[in-house]
Amino acid sequence: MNSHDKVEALRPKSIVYFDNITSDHTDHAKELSDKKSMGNKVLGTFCIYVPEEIALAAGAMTIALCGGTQISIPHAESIFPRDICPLIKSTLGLLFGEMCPYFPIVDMAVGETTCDGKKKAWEALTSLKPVYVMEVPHKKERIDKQLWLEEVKLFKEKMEELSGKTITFENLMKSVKVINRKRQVLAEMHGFRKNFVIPISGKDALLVTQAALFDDPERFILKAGILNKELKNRLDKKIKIFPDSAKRIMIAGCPTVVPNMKIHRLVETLGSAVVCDETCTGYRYYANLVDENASNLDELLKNIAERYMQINCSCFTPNQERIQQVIDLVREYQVDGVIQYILQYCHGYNMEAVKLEQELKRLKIPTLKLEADYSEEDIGQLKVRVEALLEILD
Ligand code: BJ8
Repeated sequence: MNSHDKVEALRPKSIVYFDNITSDHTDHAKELSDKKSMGNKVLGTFCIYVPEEIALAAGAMTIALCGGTQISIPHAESIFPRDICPLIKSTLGLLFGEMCPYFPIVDMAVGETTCDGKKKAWEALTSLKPVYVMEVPHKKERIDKQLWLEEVKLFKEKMEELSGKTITFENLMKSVKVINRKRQVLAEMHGFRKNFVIPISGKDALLVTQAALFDDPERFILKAGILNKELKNRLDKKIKIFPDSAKRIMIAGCPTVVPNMKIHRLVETLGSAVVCDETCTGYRYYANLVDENASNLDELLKNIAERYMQINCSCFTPNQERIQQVIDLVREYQVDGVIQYILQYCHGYNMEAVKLEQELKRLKIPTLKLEADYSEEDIGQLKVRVEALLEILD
C-alpha cells in the first residue's frame, strides 16, 4: 500500500457525514426546501464577508453558492468573457445553466463588492433573482470601518424586511453564540493539524470546512464535535496517517471550492501533507469570533462588524495583516513550504503573491506560486512544479 492509499484507508469514520453533505446536494436542497415551506427564507451567498449571524437571527438559512466545478464553465463562457476567474465562471455557469439545485429555492442572493469580476457578476444575476449587494470597503481606516458598520446595519434591516422578523438583541446574541461555536469546532479540527501526528488529511479538513459553509449550523456543530473526538482519540493513540517523511505544506491564497481539490490531491498523492489552508475555505473562515461582550443591539452589531473586518482578503490595500498572518500560521502549523494557490485571472491574490513571496523568501521559507483553473489539463505541469518544491524540502 503506498502512502496515499494509506491516507485514504485511514480516513476518519465520521468523515462520511461530510462526504454526504458536500456531494448529495439534491437531498440537502430538498431539506432546505422543506424548511422554507415552514416560513424560513433561503439566502445564497458567495463570500465569507456576509454576516451569517444576522441572517440566522432572522430565521434565514445561508447557502454558499460558489462554484468549484469545471462542468458549468462552458455554459458561462457561452455568455460571459472567458478571461475571468474560474470561481466566478463556474458559479455563473451553475446559476445561468440551471445546474445548481439550491438556486431555485433561494429567496435572495447576497453579493459583495470585493473583486471586479464579482461586482459585475451580481449585476448579471439580477436578471435571475433579487440580489442584495454589501459594500465591503477596500481599506481598513476609521472611515472604512464606519462604512462597514453601516453596511452591517443595513443588512440587518434588509433581513428584517425579507423575513418579516425583527432582529432583537436576544435573538442576535443567540445566533452569535451558535456561529461562534461553529467556528470554534472548526478551529479545533484544524488545530489537530498542528501536531506532528497528523490525524486528518488536508483534503478531508477542506471537505469539513466546505460543509460548514452550507450545512445547518447546529447539526454541523454536533457532527464536527463527533469528528473532533475521533481525531483526539487518534492523537492519544498516536495514529498518524502520513509517513514521518511527509513534508508539511500550507496552501495560501484563493478559496478552494469543492469538488476542485486538485492542489490538495496533488500534494497528498506525492506523499506530503497539507496541514494549513490560509484561504476562505480554511483559516479565514473560522478565525476570530464575534465578541459576545455586549449589552445591547448596537454594541452587538458593532462587534459583528469588527469581527468581519479582521478577514484579510486580497481586495484590501494595503494588506500587510495578511502577509503577517501567513507568517504566523507557518510557525503555528510548523509548515515546511508554502504553496500560493492563485486562481487564473484573480488579479488581487496574484499581485499580492509577489509581496508575500518576497517576505517568505526573506525568512527562508520555501514557497511556490501555482496558477490554476478548474480543468484537469494542467495537472501534469502542476505536478512537476509541486515535485520540485518537495525536492527542495527534502
Ligand atoms: S473574502 S477571497 S470569499 S472575495 S478568486 S472571485 S477574489 S477573482 S473569492 Fe473571495 Fe470573499 Fe475575498 Fe474570501 Fe475574485 Fe479572486 Fe475569483 Fe475570488
